[in-house]
Amino acid sequence: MAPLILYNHDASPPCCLVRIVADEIGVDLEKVHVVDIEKEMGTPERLQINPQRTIPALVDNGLNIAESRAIVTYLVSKYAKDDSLYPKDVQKRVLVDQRLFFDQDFYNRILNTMTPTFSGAPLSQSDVDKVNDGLDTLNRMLEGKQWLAGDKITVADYATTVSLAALEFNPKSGINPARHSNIAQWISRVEGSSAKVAENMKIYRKAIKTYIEDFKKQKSQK
Ligand SMILES: N[C@@H](CCC(=O)N[C@@H](CS)C(=O)NCC(=O)O)C(=O)O
Repeated sequence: MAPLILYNHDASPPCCLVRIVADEIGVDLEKVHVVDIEKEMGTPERLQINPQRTIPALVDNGLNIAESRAIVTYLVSKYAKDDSLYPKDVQKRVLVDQRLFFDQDFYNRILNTMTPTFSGAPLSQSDVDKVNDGLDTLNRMLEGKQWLAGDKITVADYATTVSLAALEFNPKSGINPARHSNIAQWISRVEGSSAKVAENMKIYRKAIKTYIEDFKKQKSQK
């Protein structure tokens, strides 16, 4: 079998999601480290792989897949030994899909509050409010629940945990997910669910920290 190729950066939240799920189900990925996304994913060859010009992008034996949430549901559907992370039963599956779509919107809200770190633009209160609104929603979703969708951990738990961790690198926003007790307990549950998840989260946090430090260093030298 040809190796599965992942166009990756360790500091990228959606790439982290793919790495977590691949590790959990025991799929080996051949990682291609992408430094300058616009340039390296913008070549004619790579645009064939992913016209969106983003990472993660996965190539599995000639099949090209973009969008982290599509990649992880594909990986579980095709390679996992059971369907617990992404159930085959449509009534269970739709609960996971629902949370994954929620998470995509939530992640974009989080990203909007991160952008000023790189652009130097002022942080908008309305963007902060939208993240806090998302946190209120997430806290309600978790009321009385161990996991986000159903009675077992699923790809939706990993996706949203990874999205939330990005907030740690933006302390100026004052957004603190741990203020919500359901969320705080659930994050510990997800991150403590396996050694591989914990290790991937560690790699991701270290890479984001380095990425932001390098960015600030380069900016101050200009
Ligand atoms: N919704 C996409 C987001 C992918 C994405 O925006 N990735 C970033 C890196 S974290 C990227 O490639 N940015 C480059 C660009 O947008 O030009 C996913 O979940 O895969």
